[in-house]
Amino acid sequence: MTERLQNGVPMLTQSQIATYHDAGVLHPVPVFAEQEARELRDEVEQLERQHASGAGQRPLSQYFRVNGQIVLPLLSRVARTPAILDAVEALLGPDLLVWSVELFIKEPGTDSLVSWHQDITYWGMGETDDEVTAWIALSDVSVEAGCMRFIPGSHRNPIVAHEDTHDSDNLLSRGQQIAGIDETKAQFGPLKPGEMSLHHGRCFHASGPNRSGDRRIGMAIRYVTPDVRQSDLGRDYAMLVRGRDARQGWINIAAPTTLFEPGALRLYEEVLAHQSATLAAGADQDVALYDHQGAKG
Ligand SMILES: O=C(O)CCC(=O)C(=O)O
Repeated sequence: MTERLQNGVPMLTQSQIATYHDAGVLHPVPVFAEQEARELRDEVEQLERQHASGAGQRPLSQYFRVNGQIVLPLLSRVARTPAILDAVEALLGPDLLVWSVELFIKEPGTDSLVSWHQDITYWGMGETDDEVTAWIALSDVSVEAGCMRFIPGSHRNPIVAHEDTHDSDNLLSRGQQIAGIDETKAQFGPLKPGEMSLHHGRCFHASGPNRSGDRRIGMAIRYVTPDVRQSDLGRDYAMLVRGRDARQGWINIAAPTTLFEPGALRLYEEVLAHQSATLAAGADQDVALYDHQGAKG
């Protein structure tokens, strides 16, 4: 893979690239200065203040948690940040699309958590190696604040069995979890504001409650390549952010230019309707994909 340069420095070194392929996870990678991260957080919190009653019949948290890039220019803009794309290109190659952008917010003093899981379990992408999540910290995501933890090397597994817990504190769509994880093998991935981690779609990961005094805010960007086949859905929707999709395997959607454009809100509903069957497949009860707990992961 190419090494893209930021101010003459490779965005990822060969050693970082090797770590990602070996461990299935890499952190921390600085992408935004602390002040830039602060400004991004301010934009998120301004949206929360200005759209407290939601948009298009849905709460704002819906758009924050699933496919936010379709209706929120902030999320699609961050997903096109050159420094992030350069790092992802070093892992996946020059042609990149964004499948989903999601905010994972844990308020201080709540019990919100994320159970052990592999991201691509219910995404209908098979067991691809061509999906990576860039998770960007917009607050101090310390161990105390409930940063992610990972099992290094676990991406070498196929997709393993997940059981649905439907735990209301779990930020995942169905509270799905992998049983029997050996926590002693877990590696914490604390991040300062503006740093990111990169994790493979089959890497086992989880996170605990936020016991810090501040909100814990992260933006997860799911990147795929044109080679990812949507076996369950036929063609799925994604936003081309670098290079080209010569195979045209994805329905390429445009980035929004203004907030909650009517056409973008209609597209949002179309994409959700299309994806929901795959995301809920095999669940033993209704999956709350569309309420405040509706993360795809
Ligand atoms: O933010 C978290 O704690 C979990 C995020 C996650 O599971 C993911 O981005 O895949």
